[in-house]
Amino acid sequence: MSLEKELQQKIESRTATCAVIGLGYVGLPLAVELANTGFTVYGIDKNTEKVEAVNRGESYIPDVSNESVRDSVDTGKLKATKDFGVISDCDVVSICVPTPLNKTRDPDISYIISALEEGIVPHVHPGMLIVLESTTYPGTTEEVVVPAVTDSNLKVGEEVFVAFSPERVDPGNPHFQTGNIPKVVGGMTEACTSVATLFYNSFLDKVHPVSSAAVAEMVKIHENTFRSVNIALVNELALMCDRLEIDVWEVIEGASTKPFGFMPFYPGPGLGGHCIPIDPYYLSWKARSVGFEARFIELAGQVNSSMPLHVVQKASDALNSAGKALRDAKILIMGVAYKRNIDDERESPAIDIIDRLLKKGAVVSYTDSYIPELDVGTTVLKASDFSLELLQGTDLGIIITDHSDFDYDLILKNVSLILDTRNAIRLRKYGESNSQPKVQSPKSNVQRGAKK
Ligand code: SAJ
Repeated sequence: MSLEKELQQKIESRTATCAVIGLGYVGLPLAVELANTGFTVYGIDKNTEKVEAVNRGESYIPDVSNESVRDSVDTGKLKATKDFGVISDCDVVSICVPTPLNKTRDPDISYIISALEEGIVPHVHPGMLIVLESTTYPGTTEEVVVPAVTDSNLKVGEEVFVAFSPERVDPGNPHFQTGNIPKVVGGMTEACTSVATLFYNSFLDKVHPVSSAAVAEMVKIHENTFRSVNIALVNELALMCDRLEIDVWEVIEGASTKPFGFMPFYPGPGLGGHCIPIDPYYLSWKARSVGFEARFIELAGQVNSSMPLHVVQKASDALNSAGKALRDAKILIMGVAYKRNIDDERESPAIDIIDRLLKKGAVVSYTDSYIPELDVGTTVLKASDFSLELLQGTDLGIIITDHSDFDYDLILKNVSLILDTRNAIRLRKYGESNSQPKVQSPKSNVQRGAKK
C-alpha cells in the first residue's frame, strides 16, 4: 500500500496523530476542533504558560471555551507540550505561528523557519502531511517549507505531503468559528492537495481545494488586502466628507441600500490587529521581488496609518470649539482594543493617538474592560474604571473602540464633548441596525454631550 493510501486510511479512521505548532488564536481552536473530531492531538508551543493552561483544561483565547479545552484534555485526545520531539510520532503537522513584519516593515518568517528547524527537519518521516496555515507571501511553502522536508531526501507528493491552507479567523465573531469557516487548501502536488483536502474535510464543514500552495497563499493575502484597501478608501471618503460637511455615516448607510455590487466598510480611527495592517505588505514585498510596485497596498497603508493623526487634529479642533486647549485638557479614551469586544490591542490606533495626545500635553486616561493596561511607548497606562465620576471629570471623550459594554447613554449625558470615531452613539441612539436616524445626524464626528 502506498504511503498516500496509508495516510488517507489513518485520516478516515481518525487514527492519525496530529500536531499543531503554535497555540495562539489560530492553533488552539484548530487543536481543539481536531481533538473533538477524535484525532489524538499534540499542541506544541514554546510558551510554558499556554502549555500549562491547556493541560489544566483552560482557554486563554476568548473564542475558545474552557469547557471545549477541558473536554479535549480529559478525553486524552489533546495534550499540550513544549517538546517538538512528539512530531516523530505524528502523521499530520499544522504550522500556525505568527508572521509579523520586521523593523523595516518586511516579512518576518522567522517563526515559520523556527518551527521547521525544530519541528520538521529533525522529525519528518515518510507518510507525513505538513500544512502551513500562517498567512504569508505566495511562494513561501515552495521556497521555505519544501526544502526543510527534502533535506531529508523525502520525495514530496509520494513519501511526504506538503500543502498551504490559510487560517481564517475573525476574532470575536460569534457566527463563524473554526468548524464552519470554509477552508481553502492548495498542495505542492495533486496528491498533496488530495490528502490535505481529505484531512480538512474530516473535521470542517466546507473545504475548497485549489491547484497549488501559491494560489492558496495568494487567496489569503487577497482577502486581507481587499479589506485594507477598502478600509482606506472609506477612511479617505470620511476625510473628504468632513471637509464637505457631509455625514459620511449617512452616505455609507445610503450606499448600503444598493442590493448588489456594494459592500459597506466603515471609517475609523485607524487600522489595528495583527493581520490587516500587516499581511498586505507580505504581498507588496513579494511583488517588488519580481519588479512590480503594488501601489494600492502602499497607498492604503499610508491612508490608514494617517488616521490617528486626523483624530488628534479633530480632538484639538473640538476642544478649541469649547474654548480649551489640548494642553492640560482631561481626555478620556473610550476603548483601546483594535476592534470592538475583543481583548487584543496589537497595532491598535489608540496607541498612536494616546502617544500623540500625551506629547501635546493632554492629560489622557482610558477605559476599556478588555484591556487592563496599555503600553503606549513612552509610558504604560492602566485602565480607569468606567464610572460617572470619570465621565463627568472629562473635557473631551474620544470613542476609539465601540465596545458593546459601554453605557452610551451615560456617556452622552455626562461627557460635555465627545469625539465619536465609530459612530457608536448615533447607532445606539437610533438602533444598532444602522436605521435611518430620526433627526439629522451630526455633520461631523464631534457631538456635544449634555451641557455641564
Ligand atoms: N476596520 C475598520 N473599518 C471596517 C472594518 C474594520 O476601520 O469597515 C478596522 C477594525 O477596527 C480593525 C481593523 O480594521 O482595527 C481590522 O479589522 P478586521 O475586521 O479585519 O478584524 P481582524 O483583523 O481581527 O480579523 C481579520 C478577519 N476579519 C474579517 O474577515 C471580518 C479577516 O480580515 C482575516 O481573516 C483575519 O483577520 C486574519 O486572521 O487574517
